[in-house]
Amino acid sequence: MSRSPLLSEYNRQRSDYACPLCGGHTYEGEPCGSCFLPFKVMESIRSRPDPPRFVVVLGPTGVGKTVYLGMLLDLLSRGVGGLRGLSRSPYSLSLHRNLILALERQRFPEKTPVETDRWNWLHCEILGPRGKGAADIVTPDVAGEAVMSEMENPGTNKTIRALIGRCAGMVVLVDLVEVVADGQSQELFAMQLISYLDALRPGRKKSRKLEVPVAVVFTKADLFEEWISDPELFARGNVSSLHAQCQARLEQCSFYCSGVAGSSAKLVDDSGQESLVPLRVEPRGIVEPFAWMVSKLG
Ligand SMILES: Nc1nc2c(ncn2[C@@H]2O[C@H](COP(=O)(O)OP(=O)(O)O)[C@@H](O)[C@H]2O)c(=O)[nH]1
Ligand SMILES: [Mg+2]
Repeated sequence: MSRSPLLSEYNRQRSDYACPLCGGHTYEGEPCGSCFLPFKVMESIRSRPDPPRFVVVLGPTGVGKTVYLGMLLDLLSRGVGGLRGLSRSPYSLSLHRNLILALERQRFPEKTPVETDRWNWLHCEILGPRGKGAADIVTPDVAGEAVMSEMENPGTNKTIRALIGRCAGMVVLVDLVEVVADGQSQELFAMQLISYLDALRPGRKKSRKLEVPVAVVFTKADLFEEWISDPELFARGNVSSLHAQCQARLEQCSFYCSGVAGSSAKLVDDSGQESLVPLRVEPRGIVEPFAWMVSKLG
């Protein structure tokens, strides 16, 4: 008796690979059925000799994730700040290119689409001191709305959940302008992220702290006249609950300030809509949190 055409089609498409993020079943040409990791990301991970480390860069919409990741790729590709990285996939390059093209026009990049399958992913080989491969890092440029909805209704965004559940490190971005203006919402969001990370890492004894390294980065620091020289002291004084949570629950935590613009201006369009434009590109504090994170990955 011949096999049903549907079954043979199923077997043909069935992939022998487990999803590198969640371990779920995958099919050729399709995103992971469990965590929706895009197929193109799986493909680039499979083309590499060693499994990558997932590092998540999270924060609410508008905090500066896309700008941070694009600039990080630019600096890594040039080996600025003592860390060199090679993009290992074309979509990594589009994240880099989008930022550079926008900055060349003295603009910030477009808002990240909410749909998971439209996110750009960074896949970068971080090179060791003598040009030897140290580690592959994979991270998506997520939409803040997706992070927010997963925090509010856990389990609704399976990609974010899988990333937080499996990540080797987390970079939490906090908007410095908003912290100085009103404080609370950015701090609460960061605290929610750390609580969620804690909740998704079962099996630890109650008394022990979470081992996953967490870097807290205050973004848009270039908009302030004076650069904050001691971000941890700033955190202690201005986001004291977040600072206390980090001390109490994280074994490895470090605070940073970042900024990409040397000077910015407010532009008002014909409809009266205001936007901030970068007049000069002068990245600071971009590689440092990442270099710290990589050093903690072991
Ligand atoms: N001055 C300054 N503004 C920034 C910086 N990073 C982001 N921004 C502003 O924040 C907006 C949102 O940044 P974006 O990276 O798209 O945020 P995302 O939603 O977290 O990806 C940008 O359009 C800029 O107006 C920075 O380093 N310096
Ligand atoms: Mg974005």
